[in-house]
Amino acid sequence: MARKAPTTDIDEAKTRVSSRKKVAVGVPAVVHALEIAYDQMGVARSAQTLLRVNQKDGFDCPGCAWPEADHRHIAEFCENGAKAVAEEATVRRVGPEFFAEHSLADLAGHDDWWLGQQGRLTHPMILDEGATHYRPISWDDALHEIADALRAVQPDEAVFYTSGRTSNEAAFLYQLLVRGLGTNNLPDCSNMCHESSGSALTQTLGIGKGTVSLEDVWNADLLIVAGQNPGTNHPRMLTALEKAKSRGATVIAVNPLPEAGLVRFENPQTVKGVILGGTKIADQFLQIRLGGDQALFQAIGKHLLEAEQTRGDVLDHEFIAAHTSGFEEYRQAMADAPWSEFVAATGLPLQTLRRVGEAVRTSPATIVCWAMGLTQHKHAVATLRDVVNVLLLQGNIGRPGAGVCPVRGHSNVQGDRTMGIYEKPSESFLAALDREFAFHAPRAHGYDTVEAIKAMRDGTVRVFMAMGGNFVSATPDTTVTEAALRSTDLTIQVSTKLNRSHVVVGRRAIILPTLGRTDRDVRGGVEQKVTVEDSMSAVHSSRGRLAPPTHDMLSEVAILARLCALTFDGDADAPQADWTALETDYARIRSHIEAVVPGFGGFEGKIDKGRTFVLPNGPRDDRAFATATGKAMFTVNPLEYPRIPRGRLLLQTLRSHDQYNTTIYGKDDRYRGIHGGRRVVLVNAHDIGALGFAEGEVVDLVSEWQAPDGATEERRAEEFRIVAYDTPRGNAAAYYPETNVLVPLESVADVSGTPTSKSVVVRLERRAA
Ligand SMILES: Nc1nc2c(c(=O)[nH]1)N[C@H]1C(S)=C(S)[C@@H](COP(=O)(O)OP(=O)(O)OC[C@H]3O[C@@H](n4cnc5c(=O)[nH]c(N)nc54)[C@H](O)[C@@H]3O)O[C@H]1N2
Ligand SMILES: Nc1nc2c(c(=O)[nH]1)N[C@H]1C(S)=C(S)[C@@H](COP(=O)(O)OP(=O)(O)OC[C@H]3O[C@@H](n4cnc5c(=O)[nH]c(N)nc54)[C@H](O)[C@@H]3O)O[C@H]1N2
Ligand SMILES: [Mo]
Repeated sequence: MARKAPTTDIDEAKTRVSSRKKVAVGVPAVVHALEIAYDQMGVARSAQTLLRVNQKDGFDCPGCAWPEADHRHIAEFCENGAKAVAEEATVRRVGPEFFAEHSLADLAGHDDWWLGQQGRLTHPMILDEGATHYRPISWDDALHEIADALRAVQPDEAVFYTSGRTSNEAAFLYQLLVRGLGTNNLPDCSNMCHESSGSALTQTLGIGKGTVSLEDVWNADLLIVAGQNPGTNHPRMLTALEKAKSRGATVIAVNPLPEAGLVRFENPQTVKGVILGGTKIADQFLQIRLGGDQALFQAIGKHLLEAEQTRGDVLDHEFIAAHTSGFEEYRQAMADAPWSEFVAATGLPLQTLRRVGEAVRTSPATIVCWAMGLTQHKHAVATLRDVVNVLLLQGNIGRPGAGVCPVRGHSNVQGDRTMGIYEKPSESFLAALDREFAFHAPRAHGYDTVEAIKAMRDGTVRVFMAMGGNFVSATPDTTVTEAALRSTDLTIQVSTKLNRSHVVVGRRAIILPTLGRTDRDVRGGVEQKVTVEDSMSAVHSSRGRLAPPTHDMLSEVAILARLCALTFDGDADAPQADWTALETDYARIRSHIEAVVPGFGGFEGKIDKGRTFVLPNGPRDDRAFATATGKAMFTVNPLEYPRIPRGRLLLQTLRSHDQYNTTIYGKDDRYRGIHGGRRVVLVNAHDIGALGFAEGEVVDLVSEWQAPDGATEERRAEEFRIVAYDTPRGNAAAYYPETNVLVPLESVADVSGTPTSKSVVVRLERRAA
């Protein structure tokens, strides 16, 4: 039997701390995943659902974007994939009675865990101006309200957010709706996630995506995994790393924290994993200081260049001459860079930097994998350009077992971008859209996530719509962002589960419930499928099998097709299409995609019978680089790293093992030894004493930010328990979203605009007795 939703919030006083785990996954992980699944779904539904994850006739795991191998295990999912599935396939329901029982103020008083645990949304709901409760509204009325509101404002006075679970088909219709309305205001979760990767890779390699396949990972000789916690966030990646290691690969983990899984991994799908104690994944663990990665990669580059001078056999001169630009400037810049700065920035001894340099020098094929630890810093784009520099020196792009591997987060965040969810679309994309739909798409760039918040704050945006996600909890500067959203006329959330963005709203608010990946989607009497793109540019279909929470629920596609019809029908200047036909036959949307987006020729046939196809990728396929110079670009990036003021700590905000972004599955971070609570701050034991505190003490975290006008701004997050943890001195860690209140809206990465969620200067403050 599934259990009822919780009635109380997390009791932080019950937080317990145990020793850190050195081993990831294995049998305890399976047990924990099944506990959560049984809680949400009961035993029979759990079995029925979990066996369909990532199978050729099943649905794409709504967890992460790590690709599936072509030969799949029966259970091709992981502990955290199972939790993601259970959250969606839960039998708990949030319907009209729930909203009648709980006022907005009551809901707002609960924590994110409580909100998310209540169950699936089932009915369209509206909050009238001044009302204390949401009330039910019919689908027709809700969609008319939205269409009217969108037509009543200037195009740029509306903002349209996307989270990365939205299918290709829905994303394509969404961007068409938005551009048909006349704006490119399409911020997405990517702006807070891998935007820095996209910015760096587009400039230097001519494509904003990774250049490796799963086979490349298996066949690499050296894999550097930097700024990523795969044991929690991409557990299936560990299987790939294990396979690479069994073929002789070396893995170097670069992280301020010794994350479980990087250190040792037990594969629950093999006997060896269960019985023999697993594989040691990382051959070297570099405990780097927060934000020290640019220095690390410059150090590797400098080492390779110096070795070339003495040995003459290190660089791939042919590749450099034929396929790159800017080598001489980069060589000179590295010759001038002092080793002492690299040591200071990374906190790693010179001989360690040399040793990594040697590992790279002697590797015939190297891949660098990364995630949020590299992208969410002020100098993230510069850091990633320096990653590219290192790979270019040895021709490690566009050949087997080598390349860049940004490991994406949301299961279709990459596909959404391919479908045009982007505030700065290319002219070629817009021109193709114009041709296909006989209209003129707007050319002016729109707002990204941070710019959208500023525009709401400043009163220039009146309507906010979100296709999934939890905008108010995921974004920085919670106090500012909440006020910004509250100042709008209307907020619209298309969602599967209740979250804070349903309770921090504009003067009026509408919730549209929708189908998720696990739900059967029948339109026009026919079972529909959707498609997604994984982290390695492979596209495949996904089809849910469970009966949806209610019989009249609309899919994201259906909601968008109806909004397009309501907004565009009869308007000769608007996009022209048969919207009703699109709603009842998603293949017709795919045929529009085929006409607009390069690489989708023969789309329908390529995804038939569970088949997967890989999108074209110039660097990987042909060593073709669509950059400003027509070549892969070496770049010169002045070294940056965070300086931590005396008596302060640099805080990174990260995920616990029991959460999916703002969705809190449970109260434990098992691998890090935190149980029953989330308001903890992990600090080096020596810093705790040096700052005059004691382990277990409860403190406020106060962020200190030098505003551009020179003033010091303070932001406060209350009541965090100090936990002594193995992190470099001066560095601390705490969970997001609780700490988003500390991240200043102005503090973003250069070029990409990504909030600097891994680099917040804080002081600990004793609470008044
Ligand atoms: N179960 C689960 N799976 C998920 C998610 C989830 O919340 N839960 N989220 C999904 C999403 S959207 C994303 S983007 C990914 C996120 O996947 P990750 O990027 O792995 O997520 P974070 O928890 O932010 O972890 C950041 C890691 O980088 C390290 N780090 C922080 N700063 C630095 C630094 O300056 N240098 C280096 N070298 N390391 C650093 C941290 O110690 C931590 O190990 O996971 C996806 N998958
Ligand atoms: N401080 C700090 N802030 C961060 C980060 C960090 O590391 N530190 N990480 C950033 C990153 S990497 C990301 S990606 C963002 C995440 O930002 P978001 O993507 O906005 O947040 P999620 O928590 O993934 O969104 C969860 C909600 O999505 C809805 N949902 C789930 N599945 C579906 C679906 O299929 N359809 C629809 N319509 N709705 C669905 C549910 O209602 C659920 O409550 O947060 C960012 N914010
Ligand atoms: Mo993400």
